[in-house]
Parts: sequence; C-alpha cells; structure tokens
Amino acid sequence: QLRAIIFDVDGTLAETERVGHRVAFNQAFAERQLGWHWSEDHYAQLLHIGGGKERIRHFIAQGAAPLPQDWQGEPDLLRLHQRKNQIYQERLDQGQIQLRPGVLRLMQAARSKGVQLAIATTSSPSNAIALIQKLIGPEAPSWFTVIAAGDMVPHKKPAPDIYQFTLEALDLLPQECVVIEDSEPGVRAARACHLPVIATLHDYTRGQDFSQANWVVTHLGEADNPCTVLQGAPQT
Ligand code: XBP
Ligand code: MG
Repeated sequence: QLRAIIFDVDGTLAETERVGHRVAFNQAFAERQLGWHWSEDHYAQLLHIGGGKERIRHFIAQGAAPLPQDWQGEPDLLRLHQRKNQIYQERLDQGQIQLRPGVLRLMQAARSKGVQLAIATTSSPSNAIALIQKLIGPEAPSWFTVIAAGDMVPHKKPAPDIYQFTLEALDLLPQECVVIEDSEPGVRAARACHLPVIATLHDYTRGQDFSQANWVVTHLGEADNPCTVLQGAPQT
C-alpha cells in the first residue's frame, strides 16, 4: 500500500536550474568579479555534481577557473554560495519559476487520500522551503511530514543518504513509498535505498541514463496535458 510520495525539488517540482540557480550563480560570480560564466551546456555537465557548494568546489578543482589574488578559499566560497541563494530566492519571488504540470494535482490527490508527502533534496533547506511557499502557498511546508534537504546528511545524491534519512524519518518501508525524481544522480540515490522511482524528464536531464528508474514519464500530467510514459508499464 502506498503510504508516502517523496519529491525531489530541483527539476521535479519546478525547472529551477536553467532560469533559477544557473542565472543566480552567474550573477553572484559577476558581482564578485570572478570572470566565470556557466553556459547552459556547461551547466548541464556540472549538474552531475549535486549541491551548489559542491558544484563550485568541483569547478575550481578542475583548474579551469581563474581565482582572484584575494581569494580566501572556503570562506569566500561559502559567501559566494550564500549570495547565489539570495539571488535565487529573489528570482523565485519575482515569479521566474513555476510548478511543473501535475505536481500540485498529485500532491492534492495524495493529501485527500491520506498519503503522506515528503521532500528529499540536495538543495539548501531555505531554497526548498522558499519554493514550496512561493509556488504552492505560505502554509505548504506543513503539508510535508519530512523536508530533508542539503547538509542534513553528509553525502549528497547520488549517495543514498538523503533518501535513507527521509525513509527513517517517515518510519516506512521502501515499498510503501514512491519517489519522483528528474535526474540520474537522484534516481540512483533513491534506487540504492530500494525505493520505487518515477522519473519526470526535462530538457536538462533528457540525455541522462534512467535505466534504473521504474517508470520514466515526460511529466506528471494534467487532464488537458497528459503525460507520455517512456519506460515502464503504467500501473492500473
Ligand atoms: C539539485 C541540486 C542543487 C541546486 C542548487 O539536485 O543539485 O545543487 O542546483 O542547490 P536535486 P544549492 O534536484 O537532485 O536535489 O545551491 O542550494 O545546493
Ligand atoms: Mg532534481
């Protein structure tokens, strides 16, 4: 019996990366006069690294990023990331980001049937909460039994930590839940915990390997915008 739906946030609830996080990273880089710019193609590759701080660290470690003379390492990186999140949340407030089809419908249907909702995201808790408050409503955080996010666990997706944490907090078995994800690292993280996964595709993750997902769909679908099932049999 289905007892909980666990949602990823970025790419799953909304397409936050292209017009949200990526633009915010670039603006924070420009403000700090770093001369760095993440194009859409480059960012698609960087998305394999979960977490904003980890993504910047990886970019620097690749050696292609010129560092200014006064760069202080980790404290500077943390300031840069904090500023990125501020810009991201301003963009959210300005209405630059919308929910994907079917997300709200599925949440409302689950709630009406007593199925719990949870969030398991690599993104910072403040970003996840700002997104659901802005796009669903100020009371929306109370819809979720668990909001597991960011640094609450030591290792980010594709490590299974955030899904393990969410399962323990829900106190449910994997087969009593279903996960909605949009990326290969996210699918791998959930499958490592034996959770069933529905992957909803979008342009940024379309080329990734979703062979581990139980179902792959174009999106969650609305009455006037039905989804297409690309992998796995729809359950009757
Ligand atoms: C999302 C991410 C995040 C966001 C930025 O992954 O990887 O890093 O890009 O978030 P998922 P922060 O959808 O699998 O959770 O900068 O707040 O870390
Ligand atoms: Mg995602």
